[in-house]
Amino acid sequence: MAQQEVKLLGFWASPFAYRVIWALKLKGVDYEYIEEDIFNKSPLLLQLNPLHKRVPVLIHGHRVICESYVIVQYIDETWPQYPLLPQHPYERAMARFWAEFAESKLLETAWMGICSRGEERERAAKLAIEAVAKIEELVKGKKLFGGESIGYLDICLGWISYWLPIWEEVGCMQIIDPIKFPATSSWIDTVLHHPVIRDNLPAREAMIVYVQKRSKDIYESRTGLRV
Ligand SMILES: N[C@@H](CCC(=O)N[C@@H](CS)C(=O)NCC(=O)O)C(=O)O
Repeated sequence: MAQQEVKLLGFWASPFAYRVIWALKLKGVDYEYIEEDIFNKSPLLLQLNPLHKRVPVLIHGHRVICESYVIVQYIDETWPQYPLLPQHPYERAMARFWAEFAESKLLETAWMGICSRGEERERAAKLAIEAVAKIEELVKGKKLFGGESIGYLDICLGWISYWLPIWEEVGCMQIIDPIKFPATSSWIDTVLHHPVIRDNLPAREAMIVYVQKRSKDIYESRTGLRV
C-alpha cells in the first residue's frame, strides 16, 4: 500500500500544506505537488474536499485525506520510517492535545490579531502571548518536542518558527519575546536550522506581501471599513 502514488494539493503560502510537505520529506516519500489557487478553486479540489474545500489534500492511490493533522498522522502510520508521533499512547494523546491547543489558542488568535485593528488586535495578541507562555512551559529543557529529532508536535507547531514572525511584522505585534520565552525562541532556532524545514519554506518577501494583502482584505470584509 505504501508504494502507491502520492500527490499533494497545496498552496504556496499555506502553513498547513507545509506540515504535509515536511512530513513527506522527513519520511523520504516521493510525491507530486499540485499547486492550488485557493481564490479560484479547481474542480479537482472541490471534488476531493467537498466539505471544507481547503488545502492540503493528500491523494494516496485511490484514497483522499484532508486536514493537515489528519494527513500527518496518516503519513506517520503508513510509512513507519522516521516515526513522528511518540510510541506511548499517553504521549501520543498529549502530542495531539497540544497540537490542537496551539491551533485554537495561538494560530487562530494571532491570525485574528493581524486581521483586526486597535483594541481588538491588542486583545488577540494578549491571548496569543498567554498561549505561548503555556508552550514555553512545555518546551522548557527540550531541544525539540520530538526529543533529538523532529516529531509530530514540531511539525504541527513548526509554523510558529516562520509564519508567526511574519505575522508579527505585518501586524506590528510582538508575541514571542525572546527574553520572556527563551525556550520557545531556542526551539524556533533549532527548527529553522533543520534541513527539511529550512529548505522547504515559502520566500519571505512574497509571504510579507501576501500576508499584508490577505489580512487587509479580511479586515475590510469583516468590518466594511477601508484601510
Ligand atoms: N484546518 C485545516 C486548515 C486548512 C486551510 O485553512 N487551508 C487554507 C489555505 S492556508 C485554504 O485552503 N483556504 C481556502 C478556504 O478556506 O476557502 C488544515 O489543518 O488543513
